[in-house]
Amino acid sequence: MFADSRVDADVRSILKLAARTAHEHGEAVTDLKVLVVGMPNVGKSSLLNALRRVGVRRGKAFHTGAMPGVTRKLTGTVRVYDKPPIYVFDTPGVMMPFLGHDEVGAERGLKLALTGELGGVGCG
Ligand SMILES: Nc1nc2c(ncn2[C@@H]2O[C@H](COP(=O)(O)OP(=O)(O)OP(=O)(O)O)[C@@H](O)[C@H]2O)c(=O)[nH]1
Ligand SMILES: [Mg+2]
Repeated sequence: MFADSRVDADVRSILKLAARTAHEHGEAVTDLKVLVVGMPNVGKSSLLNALRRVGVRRGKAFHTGAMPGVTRKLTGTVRVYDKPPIYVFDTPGVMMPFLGHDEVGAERGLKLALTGELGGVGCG
């Protein structure tokens, strides 16, 4: 699923998928807890804030920013939907441990640096 955190219709599709997932597990599941994982600076926290904005019409709960490393530790749960109750955790970005040998690895590193996932501008 491709989604832009700024587009409410995209965010609503993700909430609907999460709600459907909870329903599919029957009445044994009373709430759903969602953990977001991914590389640094890809928009994890922005997505969670958007889920909260669209799902329960509440303000920002997680810090975001254009540099990698904004989220530094696992957060507590934040409610993003009421029926069924859906809660999210935010996590720090996790970088791939190895990008590949020689030119392949170098090219991947360069691309990740250019898109702000490796240090980013001004990070040294
Ligand atoms: N265009 C666009 N920009 C986005 C989107 N989601 C996030 N961003 C931007 O991407 C940057 C990083 O967003 P964050 O939500 O802080 O990213 P993160 O994955 O939580 O980053 P870390 O906590 O550092 O791992 C910010 O400048 C956001 O404004 C999106 O869906 N579309
Ligand atoms: Mg974050």
